[in-house]
Amino acid sequence: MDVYPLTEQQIAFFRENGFVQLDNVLTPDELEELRRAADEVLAQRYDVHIELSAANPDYEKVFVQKLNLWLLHDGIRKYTLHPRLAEIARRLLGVRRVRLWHDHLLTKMPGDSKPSPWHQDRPYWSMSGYDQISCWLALDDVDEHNGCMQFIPGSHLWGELEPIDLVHPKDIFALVPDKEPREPYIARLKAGSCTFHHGLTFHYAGANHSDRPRRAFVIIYMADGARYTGKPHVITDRLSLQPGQLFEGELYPILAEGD
Ligand SMILES: O=C(O)CCC(=O)C(=O)O
Repeated sequence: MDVYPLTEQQIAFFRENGFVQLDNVLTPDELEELRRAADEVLAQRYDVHIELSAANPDYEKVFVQKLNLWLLHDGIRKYTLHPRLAEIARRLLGVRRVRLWHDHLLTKMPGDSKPSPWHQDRPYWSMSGYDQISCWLALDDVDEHNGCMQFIPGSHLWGELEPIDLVHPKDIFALVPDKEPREPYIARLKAGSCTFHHGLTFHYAGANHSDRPRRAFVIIYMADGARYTGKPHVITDRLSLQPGQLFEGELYPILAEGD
C-alpha cells in the first residue's frame, strides 16, 4: 500500500496543537497532475452551488472557492479520494473509518486580495460530532507574502464558537476572552506539501501580495458515524436528508479504513 511515513510524534503534535505540517505528501508528478486539473477547473465558471464565491466580488477577494470538484473532474477526483491522504487523516483523528465531507479549491488571486480571517471550520458544517479534519495542499509555494495558513496552537480545545463571516469578519479572539493569547504557527510550505487541521482549530491566511494565484486544494474528512444536523450548508441543502440521518452512500464515500 502507498503510505505516507506519518510518525507517532506527528500524530501527538496534531492531537496537542490541532494542526500538523507534513512535507512532500505528493510526488512531483502528482503535483503537476493536480495543478493541471486545478487550472482546468479554475478556467471554468460554475454556478454558486459549486463556485460559492461567484456571485460576490468581495468574497472572491478572500478566495475563489470551487467545491465538490471530485464530482466534476476525474483529475481532481483522483486526489480527493487519494488513499494516501485519507489514511493520514484517519490516523490523525484516531478513528476506524473516514468519509469525505467535501473538497474545494481555494485560490487567492493576485491583485486586490484579502486575508482569510481567523475562524473555525466546524461551525459552518451540518454534521454531528467533532471528528473532522482538513488537508490543505499547497499547489504553489506559500509563505506570509502570498497567503500561507496560520494556526493557533491548542485552539481546537476551546470549543465550538459561532461561524465567522469571511467577508465581514468578527474578531474571533473576542469570543474567547478567558484564553491566553498564543503566537500563531506560520505554515510556510513548498508546493506538494500540506497541513492538516482539526475542524475547531483557529486558522487564518494572509492576503496574496504576489503576482501569481495562490492555489490550495483542500480535502475535508469526517469520521464515519456522523449524522446530518439539519443546519443549512451548500453540501446538504439540495438533498432530501432528514436530521439525524447518517452520512453514507456514494456522496460521502469511505476513503480510509483501519482496524
Ligand atoms: O486557504 C485559505 O485562504 C483558507 C483556508 C481555510 O480556511 C480552510 O481550509 O479551512
